[in-house]
Amino acid sequence: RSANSLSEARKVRHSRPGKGQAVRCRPLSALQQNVSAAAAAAPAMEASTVDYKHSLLASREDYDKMYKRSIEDPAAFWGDIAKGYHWEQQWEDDHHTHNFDVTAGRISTEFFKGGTTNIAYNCLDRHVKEGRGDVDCLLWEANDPGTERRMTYSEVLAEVCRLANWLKAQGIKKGDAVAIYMPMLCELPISMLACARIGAIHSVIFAGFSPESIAARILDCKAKVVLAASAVKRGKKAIDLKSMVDKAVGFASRDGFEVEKCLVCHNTSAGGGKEATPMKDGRDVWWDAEIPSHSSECAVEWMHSEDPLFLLYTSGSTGKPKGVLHSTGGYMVMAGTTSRYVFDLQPGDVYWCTADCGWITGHTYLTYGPMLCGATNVVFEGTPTYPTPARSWQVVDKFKVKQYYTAPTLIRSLLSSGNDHVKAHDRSSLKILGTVGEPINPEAWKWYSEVVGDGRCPIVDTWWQTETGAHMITPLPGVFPAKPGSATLPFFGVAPSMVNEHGKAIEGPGEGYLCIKQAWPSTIRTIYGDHDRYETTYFAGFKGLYFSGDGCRRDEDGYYWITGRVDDVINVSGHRIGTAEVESALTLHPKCTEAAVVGYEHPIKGQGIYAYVSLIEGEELEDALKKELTLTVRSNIGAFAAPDILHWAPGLPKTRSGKIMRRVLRKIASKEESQLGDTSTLADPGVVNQLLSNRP
Ligand code: 6R9
Repeated sequence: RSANSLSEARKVRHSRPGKGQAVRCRPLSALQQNVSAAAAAAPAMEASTVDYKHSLLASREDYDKMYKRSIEDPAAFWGDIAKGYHWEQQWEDDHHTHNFDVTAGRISTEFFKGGTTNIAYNCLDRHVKEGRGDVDCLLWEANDPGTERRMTYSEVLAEVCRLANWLKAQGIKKGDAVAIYMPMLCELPISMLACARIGAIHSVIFAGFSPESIAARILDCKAKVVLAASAVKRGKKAIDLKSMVDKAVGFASRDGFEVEKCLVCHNTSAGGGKEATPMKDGRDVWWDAEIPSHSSECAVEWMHSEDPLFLLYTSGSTGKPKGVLHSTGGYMVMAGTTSRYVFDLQPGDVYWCTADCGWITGHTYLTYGPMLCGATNVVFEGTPTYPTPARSWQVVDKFKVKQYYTAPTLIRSLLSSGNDHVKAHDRSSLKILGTVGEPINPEAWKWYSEVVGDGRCPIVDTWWQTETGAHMITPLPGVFPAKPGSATLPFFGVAPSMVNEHGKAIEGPGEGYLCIKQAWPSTIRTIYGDHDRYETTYFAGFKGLYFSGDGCRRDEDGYYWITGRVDDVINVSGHRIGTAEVESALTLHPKCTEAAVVGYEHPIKGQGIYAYVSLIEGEELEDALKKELTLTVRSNIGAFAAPDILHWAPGLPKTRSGKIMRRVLRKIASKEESQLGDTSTLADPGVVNQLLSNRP
């Protein structure tokens, strides 16, 4: 890790001390050597245009004009857009302020100050009131082919109200946190919307996290109520979810916090009767026993624009996962607007986002954004390659999906199964194809465009983050040409700044750290319970800027090419994993004294997890111990964070001041030991040869 932004950050922090560590990032020269294929390919100038007529924007000039206004006068621009939503109380003229400069006081963002609204009302009631109640809202497809469920907007509204009334009956009120641990059932978005309706802050925990991780999240926001499901089947495997919740609730109790109620949805598609799920008297109740008796009407809680909407925990380069907090008005407007423009979504469009609601994509582009647009959402419980790689296209054909949104990792995995499974199914309903989560390599991009889209669907490669809440840099279909591997141009209201290690803006083409200069409506408002950490993580690195943690390149046309994380975050199949989290999980094993985790290029997942482990005297890394270490990570974080490769490290390469030289570890992991660079500052240079002779 270089001294680059650290010295800068220290200077900034000096005048405004904060807890935690300032942003740390790799020097730019490292970008070239340690990024995915998208970045490795020279910024191809070839542009790709397919014939698509956007329903709102006729040309690049339209975009340019709107973009200019959105940056020069964000208050007026977003004010005009926000009029398309229901506000119970109009915001003030002077509704938008922000400060991104840590030396100028508290970091803050405000949009639509003085206004009150409710996002669940805008997602549901508004459509029902305007006569779209009979439009399908959710089209649910179970893990096993053959089971589906349809719910109209009116039906979803009624179920949301029933659950909202149940939550109120448990004493949940505006500002209380509610934890949700569910697989992709209709009840998951319904749970989120029920919380939003009464002003409760939902915290969705991906149903792949371990009991320890669930407990940490419940404890951090003091969620007295947990909404859960009995089980889930993913592919051939049935997973008991309720027992995870039970363990988590037990851990929370050990730490002095009692969960009072757990509402359990019986997932019949996972097989097994209710008797398979142990229920604790007084605490655990069944959804189907409780909810139907509640009224299908529930008054809306009008929320101030800056009232919190939800919490979502995400990994950073240091410490425990952070509770990213989004507020109501700005998030709503940006979620709806990006969905409308980027997917060209209109009421009744059948849209499929393959993300799980446990991640931000499932929040903004499965639940809120598409419902704000009145779209029909496919909710898919299973794995898109089960029972065969053709499953995705069968679902597309069955529901006549128009916009399809997925992650590069799935595209690469489908590509590796050949074209027959795609060609065998009718995809003529498809109009727009989206990707998110990690850089997409041009090869996968082209396959997606040419094979899946038959060369007639624009590809939208959308760059954004949990913290940004909504799309930030993204193509607009049919408005300007795309380039395979580029996220192209900023969305309205987004002002990127590409800076060098000193925080100096780079103009024109070049390469740098990707920052944002001014607040956009869905800016992360704080890290729950730790505003200091929020300021140091995102704003202390480069003065006056939000730092994304990503590197990027900009070409002659002003197009952005995201090169991947420059901090200690690895992106595995589009899931963010902090190396520090995996390291501390590994060292929980009594035989592991130290661990160092880096990412390496993986053909399907984008990045894989490569863990170097030091063991207690006399131990060697045998298969049994490898299994135990993997299990330790699975049970402390979740299966998705398990290392792909474990490498025994009798010693780790450290500087004389004791810092692990991860640059060296990355080179060894990627088998580029000929490019180790300067290792003269290592306390014990012999360690490197030891590692090389020890390759797993
Ligand atoms: C939405 C989401 C955010 C990180 C982000 C970046 C990577 C997301 C990308 C992309 C290249 C894209 N990322 N979209 N990289 N091109 N289109 O994924 O949020 O889970 O918070 O991850 O994902 O590295 O910083 P999140």
